[in-house]
Amino acid sequence: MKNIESLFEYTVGQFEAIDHLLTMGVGAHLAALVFFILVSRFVAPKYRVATALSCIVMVSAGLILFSQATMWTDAFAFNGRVYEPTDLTFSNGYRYVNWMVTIPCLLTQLLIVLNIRGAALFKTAAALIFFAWGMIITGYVGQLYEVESIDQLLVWGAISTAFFVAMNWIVGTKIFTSRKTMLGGAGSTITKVFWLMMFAWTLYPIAYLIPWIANSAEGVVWRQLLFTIADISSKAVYGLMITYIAIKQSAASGYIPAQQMLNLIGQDSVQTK
Ligand code: RET
Repeated sequence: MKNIESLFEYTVGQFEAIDHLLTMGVGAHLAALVFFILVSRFVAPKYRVATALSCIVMVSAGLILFSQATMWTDAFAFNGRVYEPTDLTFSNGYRYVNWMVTIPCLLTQLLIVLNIRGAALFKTAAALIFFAWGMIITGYVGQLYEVESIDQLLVWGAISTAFFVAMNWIVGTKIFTSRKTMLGGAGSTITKVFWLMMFAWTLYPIAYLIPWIANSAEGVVWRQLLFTIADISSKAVYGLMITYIAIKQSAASGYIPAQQMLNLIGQDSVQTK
């Protein structure tokens, strides 16, 4: 099974653009990892798992992107004019497998800052993970056909989208119903998180459809650009917003280090609701 990446030759500019995008992705996630480790002490214990989950996502994403970058440079060789495919094939399939781990972490950290706890946390997380895994597995199968059969790509993509819609429905319902319970004025930030998710997560299915909409070397560059924007926004920027919400709520529930930190960034009157 091939990915469309191995069908084309790349100009030096195209080859390097992809190498740089993947390497930038590694750097962004490693930098965010250090930040999450450093600020986790400002997060009250009852929210700290949310920041810890961001750390896990950063390590996982950093490693997969490092392996994607290495695979990219091994899969093509310069012939004096362009980069042409070698015996080693590049595959985006690794990303999908990686999402089996990162998406459950991203969804669980959301539920934690939404103050969903106990049996409700377990039940909601289980439902979300069920739909997320359904989406990923069917999408993984679909992308295996991207060279051989666009019809199969579209059919599996449609099934995967049904899971995606169900998952988003639960995410949206939980955000808009739990928003009122959020402390420290975090309710308005969580609305922004919702829109960030809708934007960033939708870039992945667009990247999936590249073999259908732009089956060319340029299309491949577009696909890696979409993946990079999606990765940085759905994991690092999202994690920053989640941790910010966790700190706001920590301060509002009386956690002194969080209050000190918010004073530092200029928010000296800590709201309690
Ligand atoms: C697939 C297949 C085509 C249809 C849809 C898809 C959705 C993918 C998504 C991925 C999100 C990934 C994240 C990763 C974080 O580490 C599987 C491409 C709808 C939404 C957030």
